[in-house]
Amino acid sequence: MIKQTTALGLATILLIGPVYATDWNLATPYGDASFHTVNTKQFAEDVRDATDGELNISVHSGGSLIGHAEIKPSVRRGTIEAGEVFLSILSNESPVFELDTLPGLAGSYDQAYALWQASKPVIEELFAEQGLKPLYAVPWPSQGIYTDFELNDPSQFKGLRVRAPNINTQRLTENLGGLPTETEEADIPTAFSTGRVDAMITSVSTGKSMSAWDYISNFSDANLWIPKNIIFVNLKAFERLDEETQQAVLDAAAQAEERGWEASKTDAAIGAEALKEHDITITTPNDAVAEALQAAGDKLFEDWEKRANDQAKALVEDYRSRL
Ligand code: PCA
Repeated sequence: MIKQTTALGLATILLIGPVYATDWNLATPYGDASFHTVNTKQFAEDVRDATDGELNISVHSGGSLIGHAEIKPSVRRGTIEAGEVFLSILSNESPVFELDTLPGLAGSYDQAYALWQASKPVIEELFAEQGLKPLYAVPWPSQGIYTDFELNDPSQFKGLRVRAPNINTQRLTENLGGLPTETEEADIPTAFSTGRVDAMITSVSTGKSMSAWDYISNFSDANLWIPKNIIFVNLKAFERLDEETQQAVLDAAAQAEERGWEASKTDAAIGAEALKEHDITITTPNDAVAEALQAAGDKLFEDWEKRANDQAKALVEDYRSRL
């Protein structure tokens, strides 16, 4: 009797395949209202479907599991298997991670995509050195300037406390005479309500998901740059998967990348509409502001060139040759 039961149990296991599914945790700093998070959750679902539930990725949004700055170190250590970060928060590691926050380099989605294609192999190499594997990258809509007054004179930047999501936004603010403060997206409402900042630089998407209309009245669509989020996995965790599951992850990642670039374009339109509906005035910089932005941007680029190694400079050349 005992033998029969065991044989039956074994037959069941053979018929239904491995009993144990693999669980991964993926942490992202961005909340459920962000199109990035919607896309990342869809990626997880696609992987679950393609693997019949054998790889189950739980997406922890809004920094609920791990804070932004700790996501990459946690994936490196293997505390969690996967993560999503704003690529340019890694700027202090390599000038290559700054490329999508350099003014004047890529001002349209097509250019941003060409820049991603040119920089991808190097970014993959840099991540691999840390035991990480990039899966896909998705852009935010272009970055502009939110103020509670009409921005029409560069002198208005003097002493303006500007919320910035990364190093180059801080540098640009400084070049304009402002006072930058690094603030996570989720902390934007508090930064304004406690009077810590007067203005912010971000996209229409973040303006919408953080209800910018509660604390500012104007958006200057300055098209500073088109920065990206990157989604990546611990290399060893990836290599532990069987080949078929690895392929399912890569296929779902390729789809997520394609879907994400489209979602970004759609969300740019939806975000601008939402701002207008809430009476935010959207303008483009007038000549005087545009000139000041150009000068501040040029300085940022020149300073980057001083920091950049040959690899980073070659990458810019490669990108420019693709245009
Ligand atoms: N939103 C994120 C990153 C760039 C963007 O558009 C933020 O502001 O933190």
